[in-house]
Amino acid sequence: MRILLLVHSFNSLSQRLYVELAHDGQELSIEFDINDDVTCEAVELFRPQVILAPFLKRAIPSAVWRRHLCLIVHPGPPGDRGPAALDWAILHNPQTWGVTVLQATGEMDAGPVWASAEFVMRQARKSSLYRMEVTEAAVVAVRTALRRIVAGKRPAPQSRSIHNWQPPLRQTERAIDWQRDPTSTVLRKIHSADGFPGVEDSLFGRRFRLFDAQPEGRLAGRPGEIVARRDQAICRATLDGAIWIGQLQPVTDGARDFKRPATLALGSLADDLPCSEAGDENDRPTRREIRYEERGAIGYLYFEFYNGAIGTAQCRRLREAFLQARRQPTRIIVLMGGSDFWCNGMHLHCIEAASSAADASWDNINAIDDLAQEILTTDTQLTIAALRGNTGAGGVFLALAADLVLARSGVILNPHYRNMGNLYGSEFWTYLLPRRLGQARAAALMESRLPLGAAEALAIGLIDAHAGPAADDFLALIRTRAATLGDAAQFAGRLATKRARREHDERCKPLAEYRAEELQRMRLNFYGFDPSYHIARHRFVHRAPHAWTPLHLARHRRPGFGRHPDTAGG
Ligand code: COA
Ligand code: THG
Repeated sequence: MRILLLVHSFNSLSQRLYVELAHDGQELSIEFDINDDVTCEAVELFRPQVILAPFLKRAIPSAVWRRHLCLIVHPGPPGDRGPAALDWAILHNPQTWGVTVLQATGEMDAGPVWASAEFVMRQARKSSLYRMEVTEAAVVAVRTALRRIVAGKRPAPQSRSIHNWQPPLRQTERAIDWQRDPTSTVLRKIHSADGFPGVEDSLFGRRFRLFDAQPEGRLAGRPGEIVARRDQAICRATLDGAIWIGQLQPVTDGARDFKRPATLALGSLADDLPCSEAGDENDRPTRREIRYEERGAIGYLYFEFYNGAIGTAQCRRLREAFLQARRQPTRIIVLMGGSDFWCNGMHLHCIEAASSAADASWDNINAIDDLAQEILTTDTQLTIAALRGNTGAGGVFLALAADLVLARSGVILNPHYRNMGNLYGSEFWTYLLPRRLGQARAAALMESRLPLGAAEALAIGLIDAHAGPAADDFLALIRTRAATLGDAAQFAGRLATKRARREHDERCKPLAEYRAEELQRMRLNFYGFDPSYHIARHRFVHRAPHAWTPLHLARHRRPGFGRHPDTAGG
């Protein structure tokens, strides 16, 4: 089928559907929802049989939905309507929730239903539910809908009685009452607005939007009082306990601001807060960005960074934790990353917030390289990167520094930098990528700028195995592969092979040389005459709306498209 993805932006859900449908052999193209005329133009150029809208904020014009079958992916069960479906679901906390694929009509989300899929609700932030449960259910529901369309079936009309329009949520409805709301309510309110738009609140007499909340089991204080800091997060007392807040977005009149680590947003206001250590006991909930755990000869290193972005300070802390893990008498170190993201490379928000974005970029990339170098040169253990969540840019190459790369079947990889204003990239990618793919295929992958699914990544040799998409199935794969790799009888031999290969590669071309060459190009990206990287980062961080769809996504806009239907686009 020829399917046009019409999207507000090519977000994680759209990328996952793109990858899955491409895998099914569908003919796909993508158009950003810029305005009605541009949408009509795209439809004329591509002549799709189905228009699929996995992430759309505006109405599809009637000229389009009257003439073409348009499918809306709604993150709610049949009957649920409105732009804040998940926000309401988290606040109301039903046992199950769902995803519906419905046909676009003149009334928002009220069209007939082609398919739906259900999932069990989990107490988590909105973005996490969206990237995990909603995404998996959407893949199932979209495939069902397409199968039913091909089979000539009809959609089920929505019955008026169960219509349930849920309006957008206002900040006044999201507001926390620190004197009355127990911890569970505070968490639910912040989770329901995370990653967008956050819950507006006052801290030290200033307005901020709160994100990245976690419960704290030991600290306490007067309700609403800020009682401690840890890493870059702050701890705030509730009626019956306390919570950590990791990210704040300053609320400034007019200008559209962006979120950043809490202490960075607070500046000197946070200076006098007492530093609290996470400690070793695990019996009470607390915030641990980096966590290490050992099971026999296997060490597991978790790093739960918000949105997978790894700032300079985080790189240094993770490097220390990795060195500490390396000193243990283990045979395997598994780099577990975070549950939603493994890693997305340098922290573009922190860089944007810095007084010199160029200097901050330089420090950040050097700190990641220092970390990558330690992983690469580890000769006392074998290392595994376990990608439980999506991974992009520098994060992918950081993973390739490990000896074995495993992925959960549902994850999306974006193994390229160029979407960020032609950023050259570092993290030893010029060594790591050809090592796996060869020079030609490495160059092609970097140029493609397209997301990869785990199956595709395995097929080209970017990763070594995948399992899932259920988290438990992937965990089972991690455990077996770690056990096999760490098998005592063969471990010494494997380690010797690894050392020999590293020494051989080092003689051919030292790691320092790869790093110096990459950083020379990065220096130009940061300090040179071409400001593309700074512009792209600014637009990314400030969520500037798209003005056109790039040609690597909009196949229907490439020169020659349609003239040779079998070869156009490629
Ligand atoms: N720094 C800061 N924030 C980042 C980030 C980074 N490196 N990578 C992702 N994020 C944030 C996004 O801004 C978004 O924020 P939100 O909480 O406001 O929604 C969230 O993480 C990602 O959400 P998701 O929906 O999965 O992202 P996406 O689908 O829009 O796109 C990527 C996924 C990987 C293509 C995209 O996030 C990306 O291009 N990231 C930048 C990677 C990069 O260039 N890193 C620097 C080079 S090393
Ligand atoms: N039919 C048509 N177009 C559609 C849908 C449809 N476009 C996408 C849409 N479904 C997806 N669902 C919604 C439902 C409601 C709103 C947006 C997308 C909505 N938006 C508010 C507005 O536009 O004013 C703003 C909401 C906000 O503040 O976030 O109400 O079924 N043809």
